[in-house]
Amino acid sequence: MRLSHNLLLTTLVALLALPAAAASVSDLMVHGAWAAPTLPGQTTGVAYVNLHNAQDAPVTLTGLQSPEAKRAEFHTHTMDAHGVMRMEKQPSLTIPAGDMAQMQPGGLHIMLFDLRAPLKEGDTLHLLFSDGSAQLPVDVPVENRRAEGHGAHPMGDKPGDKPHHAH
Ligand SMILES: [Cu+2]
Repeated sequence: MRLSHNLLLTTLVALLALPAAAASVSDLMVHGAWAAPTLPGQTTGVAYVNLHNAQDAPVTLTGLQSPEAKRAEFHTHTMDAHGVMRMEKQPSLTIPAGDMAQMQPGGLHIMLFDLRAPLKEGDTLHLLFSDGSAQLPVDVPVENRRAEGHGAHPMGDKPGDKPHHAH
């Protein structure tokens, strides 16, 4: 009895001491990345990247950088008390095991501030995602997918710009 009890305890301790299954940002799969061209005078850009986590542990993205912009952030859209859609910075982005972070106009997106040059159709934007220990570089083609709709991102460069509703 005493022996099996000790064995059980030893097993439990061994299980608890195991490190959590390691999932890395570098093993995420990237689908359908694109960035919108900027309008004349516009210094903010927007990009969309679908990140699929096929690993058996969640991945939390804590860093986002681009050599083409001074600052890059994850943004979500939320509805405020007056029914107006507003963007909100998300300091980190967690992708559960087996799940996908889907980005699209009006939803989760990547926002680039102080672009060093305008984004033109055919350009390639470079993003670098980080989970604190590993990094994932992603090439994002600049594509004019909004030719039919409004090209401007809800957060305009002019302070008077009103945010508009979801696309
Ligand atoms: Cu935004």
